[in-house]
Amino acid sequence: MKKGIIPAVTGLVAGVLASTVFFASTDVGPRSDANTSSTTKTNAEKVYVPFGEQDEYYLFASGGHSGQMFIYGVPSMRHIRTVPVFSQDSATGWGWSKESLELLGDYTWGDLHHPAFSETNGDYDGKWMFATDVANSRAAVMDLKTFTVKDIIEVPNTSGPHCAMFVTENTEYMFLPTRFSVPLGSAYASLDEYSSKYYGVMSAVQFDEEKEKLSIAWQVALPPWSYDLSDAGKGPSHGWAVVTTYNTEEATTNLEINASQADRDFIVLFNWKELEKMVAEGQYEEVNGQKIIFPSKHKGGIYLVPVAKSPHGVDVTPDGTRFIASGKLAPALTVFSFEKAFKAIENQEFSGEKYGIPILNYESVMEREVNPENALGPLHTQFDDKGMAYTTMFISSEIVKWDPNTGETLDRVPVQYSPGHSVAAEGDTVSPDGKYIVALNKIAKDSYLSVGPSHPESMQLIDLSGPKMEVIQSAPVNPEPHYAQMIKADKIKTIEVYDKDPNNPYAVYSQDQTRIERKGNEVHVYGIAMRSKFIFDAKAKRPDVIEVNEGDKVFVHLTNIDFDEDITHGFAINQYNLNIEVQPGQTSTVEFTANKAGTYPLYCTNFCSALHQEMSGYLLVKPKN
Ligand code: CUK
Ligand code: CUA
Repeated sequence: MKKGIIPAVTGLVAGVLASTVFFASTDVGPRSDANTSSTTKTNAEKVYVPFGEQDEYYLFASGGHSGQMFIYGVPSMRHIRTVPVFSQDSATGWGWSKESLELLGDYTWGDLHHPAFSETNGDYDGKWMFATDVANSRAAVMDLKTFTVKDIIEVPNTSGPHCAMFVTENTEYMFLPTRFSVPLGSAYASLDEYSSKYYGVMSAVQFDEEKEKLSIAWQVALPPWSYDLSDAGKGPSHGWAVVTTYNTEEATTNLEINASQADRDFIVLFNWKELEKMVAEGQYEEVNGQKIIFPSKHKGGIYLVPVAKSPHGVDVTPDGTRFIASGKLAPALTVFSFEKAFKAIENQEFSGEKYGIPILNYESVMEREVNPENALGPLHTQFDDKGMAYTTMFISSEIVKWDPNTGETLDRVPVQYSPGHSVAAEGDTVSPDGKYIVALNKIAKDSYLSVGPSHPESMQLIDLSGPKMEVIQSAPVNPEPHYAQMIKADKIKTIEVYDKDPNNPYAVYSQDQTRIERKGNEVHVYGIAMRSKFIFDAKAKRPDVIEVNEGDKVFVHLTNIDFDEDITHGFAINQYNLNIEVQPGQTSTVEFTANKAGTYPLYCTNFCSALHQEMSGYLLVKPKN
């Protein structure tokens, strides 16, 4: 590919070509940015956010196996911040501070796939962001007042909650069905016993806003298949959730071939209101401390809908009337009707069952199959303010706009290249904004300056306001933006500084409270950081020095008493592999064993004032003998 294909398409070349047969003959080709009137903004103007002004939307992109979340501004597509979630991040001390280590445990990385905002009445409320870790079966919640993670839990009995997070209309639940099937509790069982001993598990996770804690309400032991993507019902389908499956062949090796044999896999329909009721009535078994529903014994909450083989995404329309499955191996999308599904359940229009779960008649639930011409590899669908659907086509590298009411293809735009998900402005709410959609492309090829054999992924901003979709901006992104969320910027209300916390036993807010206390071989430092010094013990000869004995267990509790926005201090100890940060007003703890005798400078890692270089001291570790 030639360098600069994007500017070439949207710039001069397109202008020259705009009136030629190439554009006249097809509505599939690249777009021109030739303005239809002199009052229309150019593409450059549409994405330009002058200094001092701010973007209209936040974009939260999943960081995949970086374990982080990337925050961008839209329409500028400027990268604003990386927030560590499941992985260590020395820039913020995540994975070094005691508070973060308590949440991360022994894991140092994660694979973050689908971020999701908390919702109130089906609308993003701007309060919380949830995410899951496919690698280590964890769920996390980020506080949007501070853009920091408040809780992480490991979900027992499961492995690889890829289908999450998709939250229900009032954040009642987040459902976490798993990509991998394992024996409950990851116990050993031969793969010859796959069909009888392995389960895919769907976990219903809840969030307590007051306590800022996640918990597992109940789980469902599903057949030993792979579960891919899910979505929660809305409006008329409130109380329901949908999940795609693949490998219903139950292949245990060489999945590339063996998991694509059958013509049909399934969408699992969950009646979570019913499942909730079953749990309340005691219809579950307790396994490894969790309440697990076994659909073969506890009937009536789960149904299967046949769908073209190996579907990937399944998306509920904003009005909650339909769910749309994307067949990654078939060129087809299938539109299903919730109303038809409810009727089929009522009339018991079943074509069989698997593991005791009834299979609904395909024809009873299916509304239409949609095959946009030459479009290949549909993966995920988003929606605009008029209910129109936008589906990413991985293989033919484009986004297809189509009408779920008729199946008619309305528009197509090429993206560079191989989009996985796309994300629409307020896309998962009951009322998407319809202004922008961002294609999350797996392959950028030569779109950006080369950084060697591995190229960045790419996010492309598409303007939906004109008669045709138009790519108007492009930004490189670290691997791997599996999914993203786009929210109106004014919905998020961040704090400027942390409030004083009179209940925090480790916080000190004035110099005369600073002290170093010894209990046996435990040393607790109650210190402060301020422009431009550390004070660990104001009464000491050298207040900015910590002296301990070799082998001591040391706790440094550090409070930043600069109650000024943006005055963050860092705290690093040379050669001790330690660095934390304290934001304005925040108290954080770092714990370590002084197992190396010697002299180690400590210093502030965040450039905080003209005398930042002077913000240093020493850790002196006296040798044992
Ligand atoms: S998945 Cu479909 S492209 Cu949502 Cu993890 Cu990556
Ligand atoms: Cu505090 Cu630099």
